[in-house]
Amino acid sequence: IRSDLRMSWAGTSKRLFDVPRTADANKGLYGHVLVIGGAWGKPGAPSMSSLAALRAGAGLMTAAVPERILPQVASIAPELMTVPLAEGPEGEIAAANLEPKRLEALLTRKTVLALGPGMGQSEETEAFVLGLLEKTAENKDLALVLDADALNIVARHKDKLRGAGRTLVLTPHPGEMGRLAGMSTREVQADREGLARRFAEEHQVTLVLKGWRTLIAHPDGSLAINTTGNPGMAKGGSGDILTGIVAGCVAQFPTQVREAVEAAVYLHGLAADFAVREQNEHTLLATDTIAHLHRAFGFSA
Ligand code: NPW
Ligand code: AMP
Ligand code: MG
Repeated sequence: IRSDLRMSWAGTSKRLFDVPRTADANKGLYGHVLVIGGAWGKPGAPSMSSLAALRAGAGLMTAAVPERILPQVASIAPELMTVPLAEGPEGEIAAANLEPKRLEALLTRKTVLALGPGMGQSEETEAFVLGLLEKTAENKDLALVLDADALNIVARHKDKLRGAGRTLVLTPHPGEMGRLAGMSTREVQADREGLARRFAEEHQVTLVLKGWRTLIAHPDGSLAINTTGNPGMAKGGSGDILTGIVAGCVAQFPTQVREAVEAAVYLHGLAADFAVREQNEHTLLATDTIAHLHRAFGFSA
């Protein structure tokens, strides 16, 4: 059971997006993504995730970031809604944001939570992430996408990784995967397929193990391999954008997580392949990929 994403796109995943939106569609049908991330010096990561989720087709998009970087994040797109978060001493997301009223306001009506881009791993933020995972553990209607520092934090508390009966998507690069699995990056790369499969089954998660030929391992242990993407993507921001595309796709197809995540990974690489033709592998920016997403959506394999 190992499939090529090109085939998935030619088959089930593209079909998700081939169905035109009905004439009477409204934004409420396409989910509400909440991105939580950022810290002083890292407004870019949550901004890129948010913009990518909007471009991937999410109905509504809210970014919750430390209050001092909020104006920068908000300026990425007027379509974006924002919530200021209380800050710790270094401008990171503080544990104070767990206060019940604040948290309820933050989570109400959200359908997908993408947690982690640019967040850092301070004690305050670790306490926030662990508390948030605890508080949302029973909310099976909220899909979770964990990336970057949320993965680094969870790597120290693997009991929090319980995907059974809910949607839990993890998007580690090989370094983050090593932290999650307690091994070196080199060991991860030596057995990507076996490791991804075992980890996804053990924790009942959808695991996106990034890098050249990204793998997607599903909770049933099945595996898909991606063939799109190029070395121009080996730059800061590429992964933050994938997180947004995954969240945006899951928001639109919450009951077809397998197809939504496979589509997201394929589209991300394909958009970068279109973008690199107008730039080159040196000059390509991660945000160029967002600007070419429409061409990837329109592509027939
Ligand atoms: P090495 O050195 O080979 O052992 P980190 P990060 C490995 C935010 N960002 N193949 C490699 O390890 C993120 O969202 C914000 C093999 C590498 O040195 C995070 O919150 C930006 N190895 C935070 O910064 C733009 C691979 O992992 C190490 C690999 C830190 O995230 C940038 C790096 O990983 C960034 O996205 C591969 N394909 N890929 C912004 N503009 O706001 C990675 N590795 O230490 O987890 O740091 O990924 O930069
Ligand atoms: P991150 O390290 O979190 O920024 O994620 C990097 C993103 O770029 C992932 O989606 C990787 O799969 C993708 N990427 C990086 N390098 C390559 C490459 N050489 N070929 C294809 N995709 C890549
Ligand atoms: Mg990353």
